Parts: sequence; structure tokens; C-alpha cells
Amino acid sequence: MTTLYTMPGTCSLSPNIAVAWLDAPVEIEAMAYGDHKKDDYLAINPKGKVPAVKFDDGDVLTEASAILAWLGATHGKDGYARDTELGRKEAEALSYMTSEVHAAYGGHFGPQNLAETEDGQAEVKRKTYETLAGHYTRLNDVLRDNGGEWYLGRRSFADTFLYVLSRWIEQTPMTIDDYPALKDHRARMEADAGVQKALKRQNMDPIG
Ligand SMILES: N[C@@H](CCC(=O)N[C@@H](CS)C(=O)NCC(=O)O)C(=O)O
Repeated sequence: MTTLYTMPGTCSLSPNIAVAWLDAPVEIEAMAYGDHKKDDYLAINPKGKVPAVKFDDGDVLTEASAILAWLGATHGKDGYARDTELGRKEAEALSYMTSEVHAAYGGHFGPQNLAETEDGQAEVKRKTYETLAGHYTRLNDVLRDNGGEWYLGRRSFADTFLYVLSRWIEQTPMTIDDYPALKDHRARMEADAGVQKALKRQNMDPIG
């Protein structure tokens, strides 16, 4: 069976929610934190990161936005196909969220990779939160301008990644209260049965 590898607290929650929304025939493997650096998993994904999908024939697909694109193309129902305006906007939004916003979190999760001294790392973190505040303002405003309910005005996989990002804000000195549209969206996502199912399958709880 096709398997999606996940780990608590990580962006693998995004494709996990997409699997739940599509009721796609994909098994969820809930790894414990740290398993991503063990040999068994490194044999599947040598990058040592989640998410990854392993297919029946042994082929492996990594990168959240590629996995979401595959899910939409293979198991997508109305609204998830890529050859629609929503599909194109979804691809754009997911590229932004993964390659810009997620990547900017490197300065929060791993400042030691960007500076050696304590002062240097503190500076990295300060700049990181400045950058992230700009991203969160943009995300909040796009969501608000699209009606406030779903990031692109209609439910799409962009909402699954946005939910991951609006959870991570809790780990920073920033507050979701500064982004009211994101705060409402996060609460709406947590009321969704597919999101609740995905959280449980990945050993995570709602923020509440
Ligand atoms: N560019 C990758 C990033 C994947 C990534 O950084 N995953 C994080 C979790 S959100 C991870 O596995 N981190 C573990 C580590 O780096 O040790 C994607 O979009 O899928």
C-alpha cells in the first residue's frame, strides 16, 4: 500500500490532512520524533526529512508541495485538479508557503546552522521573526481579501499548509492574535473532521 510518512509537529500534517479530505488510499505511518534520522527511514528518504511517500513499486516522492500535487492529480475530486484556476493558484500558494515561509523557519528551528556564536544566533532569531511577521501579514491579508473562510476563497490544499504554519507561530515569540484571519482559519480547520482525523493519525492535538 502507498504510505505517507509523518512525524508529530511537522509539515507532514499538510499532506496527511489532504489524504483525509480526499479519502485517498494512502496508509499513514506515524513515526516518533527522531525516527527520521534512523537507518530504516534514511533508506526511504536520504534527506532525513518528512513528509515522504513510498509507493508499492518502491518509488519514493518527497517535498510537501510535490506530494500534494501528486495527491490532487491522482486522487483529486472536483476542485483539486491542477488544470483549473484554483489548481494553479493552489500550486502558487503552496510554493510560497513551502519555499519561502517554511524555509524562513530555519532561523527559528536551527539558528546554530546559520551562526556560530550565541550573539549571532540571537541576531538570526531576531531577523527570522521580522521576516516571518512579514509573511504572516501577507498570509493573513490574502486570506482576509479572499473572504476569510479559505485561503483561496474555496477550500484547497493551501489551507492544509496554512494550518501547519498557523500552529508553528505558537513556538515563536509572535502571537496569532496579531493575525485575526489566520486565527479564525485555524479554529475553522480544527473543527473539520478531516483535520481532526489527520491530527490523531499523527499523534497530535488541536491547539484549541
Ligand atoms: N522542503 C521540504 C522540507 C521538509 C522539512 O524540512 N521537514 C521537516 C519537518 S516540517 C523535517 O523533517 N525536519 C527534520 C529535520 O530537519 O531534522 C518540504 O517542503 O517537504
